[in-house]
Amino acid sequence: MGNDKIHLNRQHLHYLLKQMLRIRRFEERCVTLYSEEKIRGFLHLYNGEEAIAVGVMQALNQDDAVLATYREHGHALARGLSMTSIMAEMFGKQSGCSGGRGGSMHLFDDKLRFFGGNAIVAGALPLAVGLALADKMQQRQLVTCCIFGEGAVAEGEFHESLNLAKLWQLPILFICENNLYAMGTALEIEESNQKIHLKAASYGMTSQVINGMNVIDVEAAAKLACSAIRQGDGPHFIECRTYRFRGHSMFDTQLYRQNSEIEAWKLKGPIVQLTHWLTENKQLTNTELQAIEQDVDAEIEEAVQTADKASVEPVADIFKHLYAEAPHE
Ligand SMILES: Cc1ncc(C[n+]2csc(CCOP(=O)(O)OP(=O)(O)O)c2C)c(N)n1
Repeated sequence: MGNDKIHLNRQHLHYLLKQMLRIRRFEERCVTLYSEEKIRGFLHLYNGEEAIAVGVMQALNQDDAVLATYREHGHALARGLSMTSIMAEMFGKQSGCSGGRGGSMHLFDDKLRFFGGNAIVAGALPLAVGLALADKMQQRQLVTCCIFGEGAVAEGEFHESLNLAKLWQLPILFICENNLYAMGTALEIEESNQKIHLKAASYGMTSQVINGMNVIDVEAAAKLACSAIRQGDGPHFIECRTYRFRGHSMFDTQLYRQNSEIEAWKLKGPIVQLTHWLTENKQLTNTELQAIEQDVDAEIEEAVQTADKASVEPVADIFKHLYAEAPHE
């Protein structure tokens, strides 16, 4: 993680592929677990968007901060939260990364500076401004990475946050995952100007649009942006064009889009693209791919078994963690 240069060697490319596969297969397993009622409540899956989480995390250091949306299993996995603690959280178990109290939408790990998924659209943006402002005031050379969907652009918080971030030259990497739909609302019936990156540019920050289906493009863009941010260039904005292969959540009948559109995007998916490129260029054998897949499947199986056996919080603890403990005198 976290240096400026991108090394396109075989080992790194296999690593990127494996991270994307961990996310994809984790999500697919969640579908089954949801139908078995092991996972309950809302469930928003990240299928199709894996290249963004994986690419962006390559640019961050351990002590940088990350904030994400309610579609954040992929970000949490790529950031380094253990699959076991994520799965236990999905099951509502005490050993989950948020003690079983947050569930799918509120994965959190303060040691990894993963400041959570967030159920509120655009809710992470002002939090990112606060974290980055604290870093700047205390002269810590850190980046705050804030990830959100294009639906957030319609919220006032988006504009207030971008304005203050630039005005105060805060070290924030804004990552917009533009998957073309905010729940069932298509971008073209929501935004007068559909070039999201231009909105950020209008606040004076460096802003660009990239192919969010290509993990290398994402990694390269994020590394360049982080390098500039660390040198004091203020906030940077990257709009990643992407697509979600599944519905908004498990309850979505998807009447707002055609199957043919979904199928066309699947052909451009980040995992098929990278796998195809690697095999065409003799950088990945079938045996190597199978070994990666087996590793991933074993990790998922272990996470499911552990989550299943874990305990729920005792009723006696129900009023714990409602407020922060007062500091000792
Ligand atoms: C402040 C607020 N308003 C409305 C909602 C209901 N809501 C949940 S998801 C969503 C759409 C978000 O779309 P987008 O930001 O594009 O993210 P995506 O789900 O496409 O990744 C809305 C309006 C909410 N959670 N929070």
